[in-house]
Amino acid sequence: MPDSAPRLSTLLATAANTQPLNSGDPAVIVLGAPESARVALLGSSNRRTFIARASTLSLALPAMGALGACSPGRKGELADTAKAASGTAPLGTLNSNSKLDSAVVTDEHTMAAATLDSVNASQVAFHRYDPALPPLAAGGTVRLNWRAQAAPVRISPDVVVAAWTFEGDIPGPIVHVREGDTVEFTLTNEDAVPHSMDFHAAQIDPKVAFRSVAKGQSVSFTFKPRFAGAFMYHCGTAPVLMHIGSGMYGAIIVSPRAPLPAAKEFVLVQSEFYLAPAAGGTRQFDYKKMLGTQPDYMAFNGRPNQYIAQPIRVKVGDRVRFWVVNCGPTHPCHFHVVGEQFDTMYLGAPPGTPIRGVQTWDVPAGGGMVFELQCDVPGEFPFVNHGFGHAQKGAIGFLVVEE
Ligand SMILES: [Cu+2]
Repeated sequence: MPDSAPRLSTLLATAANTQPLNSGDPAVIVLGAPESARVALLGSSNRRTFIARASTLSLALPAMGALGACSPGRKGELADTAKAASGTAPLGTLNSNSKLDSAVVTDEHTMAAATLDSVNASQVAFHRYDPALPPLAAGGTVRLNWRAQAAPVRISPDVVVAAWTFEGDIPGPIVHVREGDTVEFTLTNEDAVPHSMDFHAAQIDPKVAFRSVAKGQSVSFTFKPRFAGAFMYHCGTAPVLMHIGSGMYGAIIVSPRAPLPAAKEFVLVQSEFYLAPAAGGTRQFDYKKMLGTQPDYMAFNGRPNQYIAQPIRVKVGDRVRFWVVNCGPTHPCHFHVVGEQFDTMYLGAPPGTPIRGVQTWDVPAGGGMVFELQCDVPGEFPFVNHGFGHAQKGAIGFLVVEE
């Protein structure tokens, strides 16, 4: 391991000395919420109160988007599946998708543990998040029945976070489909706070498909990915920053109909962690820090530095394809492999418009790109966010090319 490789212990020591932000919270303007909801939320004295009120309001308020989508004259699969999922018309939950936040939030830093039962952090095991692209399922239809859950996740040997998740992990499961396949998706919310699902690989009415659902409710929708590429998915419930920042994101990889050249394929999801000090063995997510945009940790696949300790291994002669999705919530990923060059990369829709001979390319928050290299030389090649302030916080790993 090179001497310059970051040590997790060093990172943790640095993080432990991180001081809370001193200034007051910036105002968070959120569009689209009814005036009555905004007034009620503005009166929230702290984050838990805000969440509790938002949760209550989401049940009490009519969903403008959902109702609009189910108005007379609106036909089609989407409205029908939405009705089927909720029993009658979609219940009114605040659907914030594509809107900003709707409240001024002050004081308390923490929020996610408000919906997580107390856990014994010592019993939460660490596991390396497998970066291998899962194989395509047979047939042209992929059915996903997922749960939104509050869950503890060990993101490093020493850090357990109190997360909001899809299926209990950060990131959520990697989805792999083929361009034009049918994805039949259902989200059931097991958490006390409303959640939702927004697939960037879908073209669909977000007011209906991406609407929030309360505890015990489900939302179902169907889509056909139109383009190949690396796409983000995430919870879109307000405040979106809070829900993405608390762990509700992942990658859906869409392969083209005609297979790409054979390669060892890996998925890297970059994200940021903004954490409060440990309490009861877990660290809660800190919304004030999310607004401040200076993360405590950065990670590929939810665990800072995990591929330093347990690298990605290939052989000389292998072609490697990285599907890089940046789930943010805020910062770009300046993707680079030290000692290598990408002979091919795709901004989108592989195999169309390849770009040759790339050293580094920015994957924006909410974006995904494809990077390919030919492993002709043995060695340990760090793959990094070349914004090194972020690599140093954990967005780094080793690609080990063995003889
Ligand atoms: Cu959520």
